[in-house]
Amino acid sequence: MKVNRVWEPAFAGGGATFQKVPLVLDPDKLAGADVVIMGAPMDEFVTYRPGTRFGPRAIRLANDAGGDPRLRHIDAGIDPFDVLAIVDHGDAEIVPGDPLASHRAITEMVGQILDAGAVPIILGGDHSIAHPDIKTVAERFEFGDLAVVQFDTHADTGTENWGVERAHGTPFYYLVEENIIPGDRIIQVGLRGYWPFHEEFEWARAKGMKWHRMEEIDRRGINAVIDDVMDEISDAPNLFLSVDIDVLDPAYAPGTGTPEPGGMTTRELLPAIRRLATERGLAGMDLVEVSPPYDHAEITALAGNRIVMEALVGLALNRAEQEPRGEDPR
Ligand SMILES: [Mn+2]
Repeated sequence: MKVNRVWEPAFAGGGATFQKVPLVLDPDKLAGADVVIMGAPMDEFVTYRPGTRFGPRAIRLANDAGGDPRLRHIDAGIDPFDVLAIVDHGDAEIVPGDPLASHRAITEMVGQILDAGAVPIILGGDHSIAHPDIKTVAERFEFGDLAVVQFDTHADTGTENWGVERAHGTPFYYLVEENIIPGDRIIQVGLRGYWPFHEEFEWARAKGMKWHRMEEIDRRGINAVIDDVMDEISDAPNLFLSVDIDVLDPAYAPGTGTPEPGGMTTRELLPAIRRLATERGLAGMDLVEVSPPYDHAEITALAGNRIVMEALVGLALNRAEQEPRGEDPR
């Protein structure tokens, strides 16, 4: 698939797709795409401040300045849009007020992207969408062949003991309990604050889950922690990346529903995302919990946009490793 982008003489608004890539709503026309962006604009499962239903739009438009469309990453020396055919499939047919129907719509759309042979990148939306996102991808592989690296302040392993059956704080509990992902295939990075509770850590430990708390990132440095993550997922053939924007410190991502001070910087997170995608490729990814009503100066939306960009750059480098390029001066 050849995807052309246009030079826009000045900012003129519009173009509400990710980085203005073509909008391809017909699933039958996704064939040939390498990566397909989709939105999951729902937030009925949040436990505190709502607003992530506006996340996909804000992430897509966070960098919409017009001008030359080239996006050559100056460290990586590559423009992912030159290497990969990337299109935007619009949003899943969310049903406001019926979150389980919305999950079914997300399942259907992720399935269409996988049917086309492309990597789905899902823009949330609250973190409940990780359940349909990851389940749909995992079902394409043998049990245990998909590892999940979750960047998050919270483990999201809450149970029905909360008093609610499903919420944005429960997807990873159900992914394990429903035998979709083995516990030892989930690696969490960035946990901090006051939850999970002790008994939930005990459950996670018993299931073989692994986690790297923010304290460890602070003490050892992000590169050493990601070295360990690479080892921990080394025998899993496929990788799904689930990025909750609240893993960032509220200074770097104020626009989210359950902020927790003391988090990662974007300077730590962006290269980590790129490294995982470069070295392991991605079977899928979601980016969740960007909540524009709580954002300031689009800081959070732009961070989300750049997290996706780093994943695309990583995927492009991963592809380029298989098909070496010529000289590529920065
Ligand atoms: Mn989360």
